Amino acid sequence: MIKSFRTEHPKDAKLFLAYMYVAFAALFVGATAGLLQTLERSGKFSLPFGIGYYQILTIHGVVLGLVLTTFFILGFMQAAQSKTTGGYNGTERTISWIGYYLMLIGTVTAAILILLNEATVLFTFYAPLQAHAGFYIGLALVIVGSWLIGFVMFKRHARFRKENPGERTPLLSYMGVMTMVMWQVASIGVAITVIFQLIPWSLGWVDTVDVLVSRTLFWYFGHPLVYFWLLPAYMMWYAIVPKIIGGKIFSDSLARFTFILLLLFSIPVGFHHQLTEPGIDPFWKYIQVILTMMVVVPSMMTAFSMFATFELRGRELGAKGLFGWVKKMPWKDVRFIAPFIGMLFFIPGGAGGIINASNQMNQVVHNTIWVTGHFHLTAATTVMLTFFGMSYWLIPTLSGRTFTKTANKLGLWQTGLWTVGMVIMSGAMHWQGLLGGPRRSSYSDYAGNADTVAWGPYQMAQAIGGTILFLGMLVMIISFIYLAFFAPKGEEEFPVATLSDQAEDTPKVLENWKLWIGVTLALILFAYTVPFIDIVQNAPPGAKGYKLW
Ligand code: HAS
Repeated sequence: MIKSFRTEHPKDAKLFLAYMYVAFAALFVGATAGLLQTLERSGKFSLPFGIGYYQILTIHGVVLGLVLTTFFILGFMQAAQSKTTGGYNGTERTISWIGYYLMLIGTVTAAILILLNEATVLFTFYAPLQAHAGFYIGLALVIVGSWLIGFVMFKRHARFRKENPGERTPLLSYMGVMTMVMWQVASIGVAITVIFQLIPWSLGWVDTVDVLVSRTLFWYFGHPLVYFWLLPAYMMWYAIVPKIIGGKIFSDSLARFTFILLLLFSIPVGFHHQLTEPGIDPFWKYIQVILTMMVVVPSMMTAFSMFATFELRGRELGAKGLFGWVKKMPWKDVRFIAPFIGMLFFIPGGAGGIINASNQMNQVVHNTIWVTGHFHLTAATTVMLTFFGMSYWLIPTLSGRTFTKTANKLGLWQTGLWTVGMVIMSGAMHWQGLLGGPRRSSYSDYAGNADTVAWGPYQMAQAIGGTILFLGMLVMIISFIYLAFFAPKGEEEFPVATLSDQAEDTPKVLENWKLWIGVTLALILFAYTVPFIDIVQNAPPGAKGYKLW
């Protein structure tokens, strides 16, 4: 008989549901800010009560890019680990609760300061833009909280290995641990700039800040940050989608190897966000561009693996030919179609990433709204639609309720609205960006200027797309509230796929953590040591801070 996660591990279920409450509250606040932005940029609407455009933009970026993602991801990954390893013990749960509260206190502190217009520094909080010290302290708390949760996940994985010697570790637990290793190693960079540069500077203990050092430390973290968003979506694609379509995991080894490659290559590549910045030797930019192209490989492997999974299942159901499987997929099941559309969007999203990473083409698109279009395809669609698709079973299995036909219908509407809204909004952003339209620019700042008039139709299209997306967000919030509090009580399965009988055994070396972490550190040292020494030795005089409000 199927048991829900809530029945199997009630204390764990309450814990992980707490993460989801914060995530969905963040979705509401952040997406509302997004709507206001697109309306402001259309030129047809002015923000009320003296609220500034950049303040709203900061709320949008921080709340969606940092808060929603982190809470959803940590809640989901811990749930997946607890489910597949046999549950957390009291100590693990207590540490996770401490991490949760640290992150919550940090988030609320940062949010209050943004609302007070004391931290209008955008989600990248680049120096010399300066925020109130409380904003940085809040961020530091979020990072420390997430580290504690990472340690819980390492501990639970190690406990499984100890209790089950010689057995292959559960794939979802392995993937979660790999994601957290990447997160811990990468977030050291942002922690250093926040603690040693930005907090002392914002408190007035030092007068100036070295901008290039802080940007470099930020981007050392910034690219793995986007993979921190992507990897949990890959967990769903590799280990859960096969179960939803009635199939099996194509290859455990390939899935694990993909995650290893993502760990190795997602960190030493931050310079691809700094290709236009002076002060970094072009040779090292070139090296990091090559490493960026390497990080594309595991995503190609993922595409291959997904096609294999769909084709194997299709053939099992009698499909013939290369694309015969298309007819056999459960198109009316939102738990499948939402992540599937996420995959489809990743084809242009990934191609856009390769364009961004190619040095010469980066000169065309850098700092244009093309980049905003790129991350709305990748983060806001590929990742978010996968997370939405996940919610339709994750929320009820955590809340002890059931996924009903009504929830499925709502989900199909939600997915449809999101898809249409994003095609219009992100399409217009890409186009405007190719023509040179700047990112992060408000209408009121440029009103009357000839450029603003020229961008009018594109910004209007973005406002239309943004409005449709806002409706999609409202439907998602309604579904969440329904599944968390009102759907009929019952047993909803936490779907986890099993491995195909034809898959080869998983080589033990894939679980050799010392080896993979060692190679990761070596690659980071190789890509960063010389250029970082250069940056520090040849630093220009530090910059004073300035404020956007
Ligand atoms: Fe990016 C900027 C390069 C992926 C997010 N990126 C950003 C920013 C964000 C972001 C937020 O090199 C802006 C930061 C800011 O504020 O300044 N990005 C890349 C590259 C990849 C990439 C090379 N990005 C992502 C992902 C993100 C994300 C994923 C979020 C989740 N990005 C850049 C660069 C910049 C940048 C530069 C800086 C630009 C600038 O100048 O400022 C790659 O990882 C992409 C590899 C992906 C693929 C696609 C594989 C396809 C799959 C789907 C298969 C489909 C199936 C269904 C199975 C090669 C896996 C098929 C069914 C059918 C029926 C056909």
